[in-house]
Amino acid sequence: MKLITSAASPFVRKARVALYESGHEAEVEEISVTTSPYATAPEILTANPLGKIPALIRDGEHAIYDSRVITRYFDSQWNVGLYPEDNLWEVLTVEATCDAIMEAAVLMTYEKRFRPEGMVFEDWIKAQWAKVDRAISALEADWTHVLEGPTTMGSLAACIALEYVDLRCGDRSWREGRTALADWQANMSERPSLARTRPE
Ligand SMILES: N[C@@H](CCC(=O)N[C@@H](CS)C(=O)NCC(=O)O)C(=O)O
Repeated sequence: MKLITSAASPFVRKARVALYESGHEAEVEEISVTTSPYATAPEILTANPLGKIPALIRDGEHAIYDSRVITRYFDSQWNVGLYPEDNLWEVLTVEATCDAIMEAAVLMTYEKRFRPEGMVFEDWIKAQWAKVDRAISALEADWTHVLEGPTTMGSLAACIALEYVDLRCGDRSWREGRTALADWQANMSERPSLARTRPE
């Protein structure tokens, strides 16, 4: 199998973390590409018509894409236990919340990176940050029982999302007033799969 990746993408990091949690990384070749909405890497288009990473090219089977599909695929292939039956819907909701944090932070980054000067829409950036901010508050207020329980794709995605916010919106200090979540993230970030995939 071949996983199309790029080091800074939080969605790719989710897929790589799930793979490393499985211990089956020798079975998947990672192909790193540089891509953007305006210049899609050709390797991706053959696997994902949306041109987004990650995508997983499987031997003799259809390629699959979207990080949530790939993490679930690795989990079911190798019985990793990242989606436990007993709190599946909660784990999926935490993962969806974290994907939305990443999505909003990516949109904020793209707004600055790809809009011509003078066309950057500050109200749009503000609205995306409001989503990130509310979702981080919800992680601390509503989901600590999932984050602090056994490691799942929900808790791994939460650490990845928070670190991506550090990477792209570091000046916005998400830790302020959220000591419990900040302490949880600092502790979680030492997990080997997360340490191995941390972007420079
Ligand atoms: N919902 C997708 C989002 C993937 C995504 O937005 N990836 C970004 C990189 S972080 C990308 O490929 N951007 C290039 C583009 O939008 O063309 C997932 O979970 O995999």
